[in-house]
Amino acid sequence: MNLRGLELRRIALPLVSPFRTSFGIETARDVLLVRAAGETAEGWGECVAMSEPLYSSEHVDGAAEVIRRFLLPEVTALAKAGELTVPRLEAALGRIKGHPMAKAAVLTALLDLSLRESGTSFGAYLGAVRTTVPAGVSVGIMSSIPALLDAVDGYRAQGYVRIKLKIEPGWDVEPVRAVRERFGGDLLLQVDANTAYTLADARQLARLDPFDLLLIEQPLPEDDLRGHAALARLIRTPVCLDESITSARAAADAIALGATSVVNVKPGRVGGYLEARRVHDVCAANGVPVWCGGMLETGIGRAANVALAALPNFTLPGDTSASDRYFARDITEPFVLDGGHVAVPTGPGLGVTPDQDYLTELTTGTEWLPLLP
Ligand code: OSB
Ligand code: MG
Repeated sequence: MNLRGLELRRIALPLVSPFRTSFGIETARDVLLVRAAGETAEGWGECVAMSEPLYSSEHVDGAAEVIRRFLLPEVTALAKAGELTVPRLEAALGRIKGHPMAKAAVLTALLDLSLRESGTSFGAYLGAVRTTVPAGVSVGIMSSIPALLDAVDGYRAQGYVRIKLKIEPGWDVEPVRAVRERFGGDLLLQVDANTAYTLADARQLARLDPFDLLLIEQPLPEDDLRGHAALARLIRTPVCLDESITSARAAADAIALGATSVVNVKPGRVGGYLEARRVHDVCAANGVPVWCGGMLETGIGRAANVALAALPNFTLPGDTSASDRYFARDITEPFVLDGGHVAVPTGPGLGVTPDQDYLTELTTGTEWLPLLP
């Protein structure tokens, strides 16, 4: 891989509708893109950090700062030594603590560059065993139950095979009951609390038991593994961790403790696609099914997620929705729903390319980071 440098590009992409979770409301995606510029090709990575550190400790400004100040020197050192490969860079970045989303963006851009150079797709590289993946959809907290039922009805009509409802105290049993009553027992349905509860809420969360949910995602704080294990013994709904799963080791620990019986895999949260694959592998070895989470990605991040979701132990539909669930126009060729599935890209690297003119329109700032002298 012959790398000239990294370009950081910040874009602002409006969402088709506000997305409300227990931690905040998002009306536009503030995305940091990393472009790895080679001699004859380029690669792209999407940083999934959000504007504010409300989902995890990272945020977009911080990720950009970490990349320019701490990750670029590591990239440079390997490039100068003629040893720049993605696995070596991943190992080198290990000495920088935390910042998995910043690291994932850089690693993904370089992986895309090297796979484009070798003509290999992300799916083939990661070990995909499917050509399409079933798509679920994450439905935000709404202003009323009728508004929620309308939204779910619309997604069902489009073919989404699984519905995930965002919940928080005061918006949990009633919306779940309403969706179950309206759409019936066959609907694949799950909920996501984004850490909004404590173990003291176990009795309230047990009231979700009658509704046959596939899982409840991250009810308790990120660092409360013992709480999740205790909750899992008090409720019938399977507990699935998202925020807590920061690495393959964290996944192994959570499984050993009985804190999770299903795992949401998000590459940004664990530091990239290599670690995401290790999470997949450790879960598979323990008989724990996984599914691919989402962070409202553009086509860049979505392409890689969809490839990952095609690995064998991704046995539940992911938050791998079509582009139009998020954006009126995506920055790449759009991902579309076909019979409730999205196709795994087959071209070299990510298999999709951002539209230059549209990117320019959306750009709020760019920064060229040549390899250091
Ligand atoms: O917890 O899964 C989450 C979006 C942003 C931050 C956290 C989460 C989400 C989602 C959306 O649920 C998933 C998607 O990209 O469709
Ligand atoms: Mg989640």
